[in-house]
Amino acid sequence: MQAPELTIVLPAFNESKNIEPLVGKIADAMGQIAHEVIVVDDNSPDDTTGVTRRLAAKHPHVRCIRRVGRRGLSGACIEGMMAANAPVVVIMDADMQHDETRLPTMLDEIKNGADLVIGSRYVDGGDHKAGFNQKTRAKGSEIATTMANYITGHYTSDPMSGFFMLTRQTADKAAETVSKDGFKILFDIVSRYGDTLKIKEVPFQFRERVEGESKLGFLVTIQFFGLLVSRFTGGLIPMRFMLYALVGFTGLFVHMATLFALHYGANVDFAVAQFAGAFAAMTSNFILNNSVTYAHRKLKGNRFWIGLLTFYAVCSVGALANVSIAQSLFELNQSTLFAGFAGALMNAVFNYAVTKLVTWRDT
Ligand SMILES: Nc1nc2c(ncn2[C@@H]2O[C@H](COP(=O)(O)OP(=O)(O)O)[C@@H](O)[C@H]2O)c(=O)[nH]1
Ligand SMILES: [Mg+2]
Repeated sequence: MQAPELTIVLPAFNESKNIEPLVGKIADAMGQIAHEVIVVDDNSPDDTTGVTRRLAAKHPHVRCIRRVGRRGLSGACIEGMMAANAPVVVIMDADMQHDETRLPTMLDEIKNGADLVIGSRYVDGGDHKAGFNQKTRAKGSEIATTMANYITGHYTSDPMSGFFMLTRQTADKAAETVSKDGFKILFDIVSRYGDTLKIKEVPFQFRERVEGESKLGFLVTIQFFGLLVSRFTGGLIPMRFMLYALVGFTGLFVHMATLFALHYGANVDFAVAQFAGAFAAMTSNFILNNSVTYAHRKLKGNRFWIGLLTFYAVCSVGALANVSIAQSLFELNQSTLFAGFAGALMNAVFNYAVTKLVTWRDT
């Protein structure tokens, strides 16, 4: 077997029906160019790994990385890239939405000196409409792309693409820093290294998914917006803190709704209603943080209840500290706005930092 010129990384979750036909299409498209295919499966229940291994038994250029106990597109892409044998690596959906016939053209761009070649749905000759089964998703993608472009500085027309090729050197550099649990690894790479990389674009037509389902749901979208805002601050504010703050904001509404319902609706004493409001807000914050902010470390069963108790405890300490700090600041300069805001901000940062470690043990 010849040493591969290109490693094709296919992150896959429940793609058992797509692997074999895609590997065939890739072989047709690559022709004489020696290549290898690495499927990175996060232990899919549909046995994507088994399908890949059976295929690998017949085709030695195919390999499977099966990850157990981990989920996440960016992390899967990084592991695939790090296992590559070729000097050039491409990331591609395993669902045949990306056009494999563009691979040789993309490889030529790398040979001509590009560090990163992006399969773009938004450049002339590219198209994205067919690939999105709903109008709202096409629109959502357009809006996110505009925002992402604004943040990355317009290095590319399609920073949200999941189809891109890069030199292994670039991949090695990126692996050190990019977020392992996002969905949009390209955006992460471009926003960090955009001005040091030679970037080229190759248009492609985004196809409709035939088999299986899209994994990009509500959760992924919310997480992505967290990442966008985080990048907007130059990475100063972590993505998870953004999500945590967003959840905190919803907690405010839960608190007020409970307070009003109990106090006006059920004639409960103000102090008791206020206390119940705080409890309701902490509970809903915990549940939301557990399934959105810390989806990758979601607590279940007994650990859910223990987590909830630690969450109450930390938030209570945070609230006490909030009041005492705000009080001292208020005595210092008499500004209600400043003292109140500083106390609340300190409270949020404290709760975030401590529950991250204590409740979700996310180090
Ligand atoms: N290994 C792994 N692959 C994933 C994960 N989430 C999505 N994928 C794969 O990443 C590719 C893009 O995901 P897809 O659901 O098609 O997103 P969409 O094209 O934006 O709808 C597909 O090949 C998925 O199977 C994951 O958590 N782990
Ligand atoms: Mg897809």
